Amino acid sequence: MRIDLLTIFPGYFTGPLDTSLVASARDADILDVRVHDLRDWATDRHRSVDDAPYGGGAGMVMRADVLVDAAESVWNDVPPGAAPPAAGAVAGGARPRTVLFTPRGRPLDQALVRELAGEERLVLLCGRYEGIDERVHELVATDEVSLGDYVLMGGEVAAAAVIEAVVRLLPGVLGNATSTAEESFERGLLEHPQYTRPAELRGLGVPEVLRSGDHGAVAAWRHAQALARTRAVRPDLLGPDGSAEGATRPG
Ligand code: 6GU
Repeated sequence: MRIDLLTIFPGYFTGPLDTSLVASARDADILDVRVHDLRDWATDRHRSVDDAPYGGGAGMVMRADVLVDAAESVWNDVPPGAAPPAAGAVAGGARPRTVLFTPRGRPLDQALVRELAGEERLVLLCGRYEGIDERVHELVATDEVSLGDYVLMGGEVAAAAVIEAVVRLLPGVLGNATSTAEESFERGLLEHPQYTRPAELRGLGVPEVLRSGDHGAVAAWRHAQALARTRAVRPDLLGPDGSAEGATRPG
């Protein structure tokens, strides 16, 4: 998979892209990430990417001209300043999935992550400031995604979250293929509790069933724990009757 990141803080991604399984995926050529500085598409000597809002009001708005040019360059794989084939056009057909991060977007969940993981290319556009010119939403974004119901200073954290969540689903990235099918959300339930050695720590033991060797009993215990935990913390994941059968299966 290829991911192009568009941001005014390219340095932000140094850690997330060079650590852990994301770094391994890049080393293994499973993942090709290219980070672009939006200011490279600015046209004035201050390299501005924002301006005051029409109609007045506090804060700055990200400029549509800069962001649209940047997206078109990246879609067509041409450097800043080079002309794309035609305005709005994409060489070789459809534009790649282009995610604009904004608090007004669709909340990120595992179903969307799975969808994005199936793409060959992703373009991730990180918003900043108080807003983004509406024409960027119209001309650039195929998807608008939010991390949740709170306000961040920009979309960089959300882009890093998408990369982590997507990359771990790419074939060859995780050692244990069954583990993604059993974890939280993949079955519409939160994950059951896990234990490893030592068998006792500060007076706290390990549930006896997990040491019984009875695989059927272990599976039943885990399912009951997952259901109880989901009921307590995330009843919204369950059906109206509170049963796992009613769970909304993400995807
Ligand atoms: Cl994607 N961007 C910003 N600025 N705030 C957010 C968000 C994104 N998701 C939740 N809050």
